[in-house]
Amino acid sequence: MISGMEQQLRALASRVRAARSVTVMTGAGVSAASGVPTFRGPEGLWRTFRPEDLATPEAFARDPALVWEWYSWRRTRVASCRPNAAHEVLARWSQDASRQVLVVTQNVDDLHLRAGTRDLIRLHGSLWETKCFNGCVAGVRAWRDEDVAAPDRLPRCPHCGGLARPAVVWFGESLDTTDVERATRAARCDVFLTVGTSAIVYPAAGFARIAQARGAFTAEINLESTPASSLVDLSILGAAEDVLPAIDRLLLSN
Ligand code: BV8
Repeated sequence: MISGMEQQLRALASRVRAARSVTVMTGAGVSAASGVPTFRGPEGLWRTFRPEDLATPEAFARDPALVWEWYSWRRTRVASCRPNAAHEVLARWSQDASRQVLVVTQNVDDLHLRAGTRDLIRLHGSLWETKCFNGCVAGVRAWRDEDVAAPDRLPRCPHCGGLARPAVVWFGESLDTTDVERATRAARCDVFLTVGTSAIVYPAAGFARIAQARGAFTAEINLESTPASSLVDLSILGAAEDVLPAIDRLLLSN
């Protein structure tokens, strides 16, 4: 007698096997096994601040040193982390020419990139990039920056000398139109997976519904149910770093 979980894994593996195009939306839960704090998990709290209080242009204008200290803390934390089995399976799928697999992520930790994910769509930017806060013409294009900002020497825009900011998308800010267009195109697929996300933050949380409306088979992988659980065709309660390798083994087994 095969278990309910085994039945779900086989059902999803057969959908992926038959698919020409698969799109995977990921959130902080995919990096949890690497030691990266999630947003809404218990360790998501930094001091007494909620992420939404720090990840806004208003918070940066009010206290840039505090916001930079938070991003430096996260850079230091992520620098000591490595991609886990979930990142590795998705990277291999994205390199596999037999089927188009696109990864759309809300994560800014770049662990998908470090795992070798091809054509990654980063909806919310990168922890490891910086750009001009004043939005000066030259400073709009983000530059790579792995430094940990010192409170008394905050990063400056090399073009206008103004304050520089992390090149991430803050709450209340629009996403990059090119990224949204690529993600919207990717939502036209045979199978749409949403993995390790609480499906609360928009527009990222809206793509599963778009994919389903376009006929995709939709599935969720999460430790717990989310607002997407009632929407998707299949909701698998499990850890991404266990479930994705299990699906991959089934795909490789026959
Ligand atoms: C915008 C970068 C246009 C910064 C981030 C419609 C309805 C309601 C609100 C809105 C709406 N449209 C817009 C809004 C406002 C807002 C929003 O969505 N607010 C929410 C809070 C309600 N959206 C915006 O502001 C967006 N911009 O819409 O612009 C506009 C402009 C003005 C006015 C209107 C519209 C910009 C949103 C992007 C913000 N930036 N990150 C930074 O990182 O510092 S969002 C950030 O939080 C992450 O990137 C991610 O997107 C989100 C956190 O969510 P998750 O990644 O899912 O993480 P979380 O901790 O919540 O959950 C982890 C999950 O994993 C859990 O379910 C857990 O069970 C699971 N899990 C844990 N371990 C595992 C696991 N699962 C599997 N395996 C495991 N091992």
